[in-house]
Amino acid sequence: VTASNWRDAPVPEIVAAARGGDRRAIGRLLTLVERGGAAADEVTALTHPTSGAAHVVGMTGAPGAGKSTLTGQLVAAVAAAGGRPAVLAVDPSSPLTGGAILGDRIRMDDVAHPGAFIRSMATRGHHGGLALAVPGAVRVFDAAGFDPILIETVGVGQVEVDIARAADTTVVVVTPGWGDAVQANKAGLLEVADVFVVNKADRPGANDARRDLELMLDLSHITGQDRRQGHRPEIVMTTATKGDGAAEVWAAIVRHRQHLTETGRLAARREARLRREVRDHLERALLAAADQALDVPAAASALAEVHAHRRAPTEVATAVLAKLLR
Ligand SMILES: Nc1nc2c(ncn2[C@@H]2O[C@H](COP(=O)(O)OP(=O)(O)OP(=O)(O)O)[C@@H](O)[C@H]2O)c(=O)[nH]1
Ligand SMILES: [Mg+2]
Repeated sequence: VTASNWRDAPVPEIVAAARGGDRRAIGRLLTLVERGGAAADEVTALTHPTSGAAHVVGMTGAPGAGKSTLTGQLVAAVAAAGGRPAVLAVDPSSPLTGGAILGDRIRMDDVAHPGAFIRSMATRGHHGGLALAVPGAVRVFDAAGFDPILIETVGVGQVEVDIARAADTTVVVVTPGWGDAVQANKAGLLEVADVFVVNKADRPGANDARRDLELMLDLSHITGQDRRQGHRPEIVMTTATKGDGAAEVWAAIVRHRQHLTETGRLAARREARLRREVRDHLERALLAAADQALDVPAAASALAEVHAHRRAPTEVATAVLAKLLR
């Protein structure tokens, strides 16, 4: 066993080392989780019993809004206060770890504390993979004693909304300039936002962006959306490049966490999130079983019948499903 990179070590040994704070071991576990498969499942089985303590914070917003800069400031603030923050920077759009994420790392590492852990995760063009890998990586950080865990996602699409739902507290970052708040609303981020940040407050129009958000939140009051959430998101103005407002953002995150805990919503959110994770794993297992079922000789003749237009695809799918469920 080479303790230096843990490449050939048994998973339980790597998990034990990660718990002890070995950064290479933690990195190795994150790689295993990202790759998926049996080793990833083993990591999850070994880290789940001792996870659940960390506060998971999602950072989302349009490309270039300043998420990484702000995340770096939050990491520095939390670390200075004695916390052990970890960051997972997720890029759902890039098939490979690209230049932007590399840039993020440098910006965040500039301000980050040596005790913090920053990791980028790309999807390799596989959305299902990300849905499984993100909770797995969060669990690794959690079991290794990191708290809070910040997840940065790029963009405002459906994948980002899904990832936001993996967090206890979701921070949506918007910038001055016409339409950004409206854009966030259209992308469904108004519904998932627990804290709003208007970053680049040094630029003109920051107060207009704040007003747009207030108006949309007033509207959600009228539609009853805020009653369903039980919490009106705070709006914090920041200039992340100068560190202005980062402490206020952190305070708003902590207040949201308190609200979740006091109202029992934290437990409810986590229950829903774990149910979704079980469902995602089930979906993966069922798809693999479906592929296997179509690889057997009996299926080959059924598929040939479909090809010859003697049987319908639906008919064969129903027959295969019946066999799978037996
Ligand atoms: N003027 C100004 N510029 C800022 C501020 N915060 C960030 N920036 C700049 O905006 C650019 C993008 O910042 P990032 O932190 O990389 O933004 P991001 O949202 O992480 O970007 P992606 O991850 O690529 O979506 C950088 O050039 C920052 O220096 C701010 O408060 N004011
Ligand atoms: Mg970024």
